[in-house]
Amino acid sequence: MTDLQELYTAVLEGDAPSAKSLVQTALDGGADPQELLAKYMIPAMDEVGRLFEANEYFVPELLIAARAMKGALELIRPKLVAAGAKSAGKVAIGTVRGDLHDIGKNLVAAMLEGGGFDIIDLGVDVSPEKFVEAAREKGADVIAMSALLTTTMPGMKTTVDAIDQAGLKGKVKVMIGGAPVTQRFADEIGADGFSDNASGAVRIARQLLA
Ligand code: B12
Repeated sequence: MTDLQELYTAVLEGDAPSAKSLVQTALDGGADPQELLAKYMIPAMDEVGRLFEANEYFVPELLIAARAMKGALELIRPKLVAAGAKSAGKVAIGTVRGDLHDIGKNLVAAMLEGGGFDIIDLGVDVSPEKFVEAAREKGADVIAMSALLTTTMPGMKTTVDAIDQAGLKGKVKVMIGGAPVTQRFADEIGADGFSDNASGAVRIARQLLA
């Protein structure tokens, strides 16, 4: 039996090979992928953030922890993606302009996919124009934006405005999230939905398209 506390430590210390092999062993042993994420991997990234804030970790440590998290997430992702059900709608998701954080965005995308949504992943550093194009030309029902920096959050408002200007208000729903984002901010910029976690994102997307 794997000691899952080691998974927390592996992500925290950026030990990608151990993080991957611990996740693989746990999954092979029937562990719940959601639990691996919620109890060990996400708290480890939260601790990485705390250490960064306390000047105990610097950008290189952030990067290697993020790499360990991403590698382990690749093994978990297929497990989150349920087989086959009919599409619940099309979601175009991306991290806003100027922002390169994509771990949370990828997690939300995987959970939405698992929840039966078709996903158009626009990646990181996505301009308002690209979000609008996904709605207009690729038929997205929901635009989902992620921001991890207070300096990039205004890009969410710019995108909401661009969607309005393109005449798509009401036709496409907007959902936002990311560590600094709040319900209050969502209300202020006129977004239709907000969640502070990936499973909440699925619930909100369903509500928006109900
Ligand atoms: C990993 C990390 C990085 C990695 C990113 C790697 C990658 N590929 O993503 C690297 C090293 C590249 C990085 C760079 C930087 N980072 Co950084 N980073 C982090 C860190 C430690 C973890 C983020 C993370 O992945 N969390 C885990 C995921 C699972 O959580 P999450 O993203 O919040 O997502 C969840 C929810 O928010 C929600 N969610 C997310 N998106 C969405 C979208 C929708 C639609 C919905 C509904 C929900 C939702 O669901 C997710 C799952 O539960 C955070 C600290 C923290 N605790 O947040 C700092 C942090 C975000 N970074 C920070 C900073 C300052 C930077 C840099 C400016 C550092 C520098 N000096 O260069 C650069 C900026 C680069 C850029 N232009 O984007 C600050 C931001 C401060 C601020 N107030 O703006 C933080 C908070 C660290 C800190 N405490 O100071 N970073």
